[in-house]
Amino acid sequence: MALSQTELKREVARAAIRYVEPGRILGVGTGSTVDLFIDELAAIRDQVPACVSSSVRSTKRLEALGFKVIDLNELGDEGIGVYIDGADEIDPGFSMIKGGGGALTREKIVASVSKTFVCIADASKKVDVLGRFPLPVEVIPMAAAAVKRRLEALGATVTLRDFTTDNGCSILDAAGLRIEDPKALEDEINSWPGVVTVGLFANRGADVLLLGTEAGVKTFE
Ligand code: ABF
Repeated sequence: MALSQTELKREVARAAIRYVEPGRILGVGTGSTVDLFIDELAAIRDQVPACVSSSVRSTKRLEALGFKVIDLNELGDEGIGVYIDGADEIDPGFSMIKGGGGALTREKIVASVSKTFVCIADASKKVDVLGRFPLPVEVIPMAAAAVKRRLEALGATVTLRDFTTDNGCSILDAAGLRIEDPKALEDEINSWPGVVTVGLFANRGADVLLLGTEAGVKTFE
């Protein structure tokens, strides 16, 4: 019988445990796959001195299981060794669309100070070209209409999400883009006034992909 998407997520969540470096600060992302990863992590809690989390949601889940969660500003020069997070889409070059869960800004910050980004995803997230999943763009609320027009000029159909981020900002979801050059598009959207974060993780993509498939967990490095 075919495994459900949740079962595939649980398999990759389990597989990610071997990337946890004992004694080092761990970066923990956000999302339903990460929720399952946090549950698995509880079994090795004594090996994780502290975590840096990319959302209030993950922080609460970690703390409920007895993990210490520290603010990124408390972290020394050593940064984070491994950051484990999900994605909404990932392409063959390990560029990702992230932010479906709304935590893209904190995810990008934590990823930027992490040595190794391990992406955990079920097979449905792997695509040849990014863009089937609407691209989230976090914006300062007063810039929402202006940024929406610029995204529409690129050919996207844009909706304002009924949601406020952990940073008090808004999210635009840009559907219908076919993203052939993710680094260039990330740079371009980043340069627009009022954009806080674009949910393209291309300039700093994943280093490792653990993909949950019907044939088991596949590792791409
Ligand atoms: C976060 O959670 C994201 O950036 C992405 O939006 C989502 C992944 O989805 P899932 O709930 O399927 O793990 O990592």
